[in-house]
Amino acid sequence: MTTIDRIETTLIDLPTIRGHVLSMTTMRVQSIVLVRIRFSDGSVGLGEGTSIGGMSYGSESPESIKTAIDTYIAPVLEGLDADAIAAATDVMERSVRGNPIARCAVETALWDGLGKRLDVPVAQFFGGVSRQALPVAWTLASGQSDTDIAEAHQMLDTRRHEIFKLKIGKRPVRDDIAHVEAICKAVGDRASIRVDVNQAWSLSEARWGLKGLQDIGVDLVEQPINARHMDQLKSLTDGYEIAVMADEALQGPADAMACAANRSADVFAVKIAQSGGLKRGAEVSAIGQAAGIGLYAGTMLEAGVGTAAALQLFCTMPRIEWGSELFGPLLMQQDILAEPIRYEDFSVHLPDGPGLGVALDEDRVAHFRRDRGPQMQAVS
Ligand code: MUC
Ligand code: MG
Repeated sequence: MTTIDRIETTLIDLPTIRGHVLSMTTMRVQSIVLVRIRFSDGSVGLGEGTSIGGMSYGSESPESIKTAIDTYIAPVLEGLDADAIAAATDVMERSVRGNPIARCAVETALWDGLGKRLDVPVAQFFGGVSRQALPVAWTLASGQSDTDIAEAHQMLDTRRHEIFKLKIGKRPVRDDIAHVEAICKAVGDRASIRVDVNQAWSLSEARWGLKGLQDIGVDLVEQPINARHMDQLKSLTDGYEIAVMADEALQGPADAMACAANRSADVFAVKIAQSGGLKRGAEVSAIGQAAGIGLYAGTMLEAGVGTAAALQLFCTMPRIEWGSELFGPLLMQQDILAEPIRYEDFSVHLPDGPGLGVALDEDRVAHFRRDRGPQMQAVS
């Protein structure tokens, strides 16, 4: 029997290509937790635990992810059967409440290890590859309309992205609508425009917001109000033609079930990290599909390892109606992979090879690891 020998975590700070302005923070560095699991047969599995903007997006931070793994997950998993991943997931869920990103990072490394030992891609464990690539959105979030428009034109001209997600919710609703309208007018029908409010609006602001957004031809609005207010989200979904997507509201299969039962949203942003791993992400997707809810492959702006993990799951799914936003590595000045993930023809491509299909560039890991000092801040 191959066992889980040692679980190691490393905090890595990757500078972004520009300030990424969200309703709750501006990111200039993306901090990730790299997980390496060493198995008794000498194989190694990689995983990544990544959140957004320190603790401003959700309740896990890079530091808390590392602590949860080092202090609470590693001790209960070390010594267990490395191939019995469902059992390991169950042990993690019973030992650690919440903390889905930490659990996802460890589960990812278990899948990567198993894939490498069996010489198959992780996708094989979720039904097999049904597509080699996914349409990939880019987030326009420089904070300036002119810069966003120039960025959109550059992405269209280089055939990198033709789906844009605009981050709004920081300014008054009226100003946000004017910003979105300027971008809609500038790109015309060359792109699909969507917006993400990251919970910033009250219900009454959201009513004005959704009305304004659908009048200017925006295709979708993501998590306009607080994640806890599922009934209010439903009233927006029912009240407007524009598609409403749940994101922060989906913290695993139980939330997906509650959202699907009342059809509180038209679309699920499925994130492996927020779901608590690939297995739970597959379950969230299945619940959405069974309820006739559209799917979108979401991101926590992971670097290469986490992005590859999401690709391994989502490339098993023949129908992802709203595409993906698995562009995290492109937001960082440098990634830590030996071979970068390929972005071409408006799509992100599934890496080849066993496990996640990725390997580390150890020099870059050494360069960007936080404990090398001088320390960089996770949030600006
Ligand atoms: C989110 O809320 O969806 C995804 C893209 C991006 O720019 O931020 C993330 C998080
Ligand atoms: Mg979102």
